[in-house]
Amino acid sequence: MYRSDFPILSREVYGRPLVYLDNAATTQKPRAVVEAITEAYYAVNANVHRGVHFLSQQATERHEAARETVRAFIGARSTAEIVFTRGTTESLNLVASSFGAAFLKPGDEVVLTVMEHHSDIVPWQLLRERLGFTLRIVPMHDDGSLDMAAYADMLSESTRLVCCCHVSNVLGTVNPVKQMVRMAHDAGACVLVDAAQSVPHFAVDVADLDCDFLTFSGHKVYGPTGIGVLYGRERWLEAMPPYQGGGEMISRVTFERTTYERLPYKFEAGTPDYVGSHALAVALDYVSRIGMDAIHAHERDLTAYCMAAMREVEGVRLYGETADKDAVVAFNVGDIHHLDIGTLLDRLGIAIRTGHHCAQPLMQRLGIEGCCRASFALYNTREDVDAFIAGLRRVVQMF
Ligand code: C6P
Repeated sequence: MYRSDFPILSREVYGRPLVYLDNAATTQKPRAVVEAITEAYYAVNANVHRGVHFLSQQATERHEAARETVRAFIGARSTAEIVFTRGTTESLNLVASSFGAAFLKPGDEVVLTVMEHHSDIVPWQLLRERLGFTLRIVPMHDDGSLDMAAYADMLSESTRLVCCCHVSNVLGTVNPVKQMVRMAHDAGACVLVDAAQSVPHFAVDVADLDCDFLTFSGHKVYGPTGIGVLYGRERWLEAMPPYQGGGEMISRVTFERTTYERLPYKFEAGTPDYVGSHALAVALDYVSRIGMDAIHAHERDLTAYCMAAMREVEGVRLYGETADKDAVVAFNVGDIHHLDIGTLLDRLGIAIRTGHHCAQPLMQRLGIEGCCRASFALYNTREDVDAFIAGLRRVVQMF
């Protein structure tokens, strides 16, 4: 229904119509977003927060209006809690560096889950080498749901922070983060929610989740690459030191001493991606007009339809079979290498992702090197799923 808003979807690859099912990696962009970028450079380009001149003020207004759009989209209390970053990865590194430096010490524990993306593992390992705290890993059941009893046992007065993806980028599992936040808070710990794979698919409200930090990437929610968001509870952001030093984030600099800007600018060193923030706001307005609930219902239908069809394909092993599963179907077929399946599907015009999906510890838990993954967006259709299943059957027959 919305396909015509996405010009790229009507192109062909290898002389075949494109069936794009790699949306968990990045989504395609509606015309409104691409045009917003062009228009911003043609008509309103000037550095923000610096100039007294007309263009700078107009660009600044747009950048700050975008912050308000993000605030409203995720239900934050104040724009002071919305920090623009380069994406989820930078948001996670920001929290690790800044929160970690201020609040973590030897003997403390940081809890991660077995299904975290590398971006929510490696920053904590880097910091652990410097600070000497302990990482605890929440295991999962075979259906891809977290072992909540193990999580409950893990929480103690040593727990400082719990880091959990809202939705697994491989399993599609929607984790019970609201419950996890409540449990962590009862134990006196903070919670960081990696919402890279939830914000594009259903309404996410930070006040309702009551989380302390939440991260997401613009490019996964129909916005441009290079822009992302860190939500942080104001109390924590106030108490945390700056992440990077430079322009924008200072109040006054002398060679003896520097004082920092108020929130959120304290965390935004250097010229921000003000064109990206504006285009992200256009993307969020776009999905809001369609309605996150409508997007969610549509993608849930596609996921269930695809899962049912996959179960009929001989030799298929599915990863992630919880009832609360979102927009991702991960699988292997017999002993066919995932890369071969992906490459042959590509020749049929069908784009899926193969490999470890930046979740190698999860692959180890599943006992595999890698797998294939089809992932859905608002513009996908049952016809896309039919084409994918037909393509998969053809590929399987070739082996
Ligand atoms: N997952 C995927 O194909 P960046 O690269 O910073 O925009 O997002 C990192 C990231 C963090 N957390 C989760 C849950 C993610 O899924 C991702 C990105 C892509 O699954 C690229 S590896």
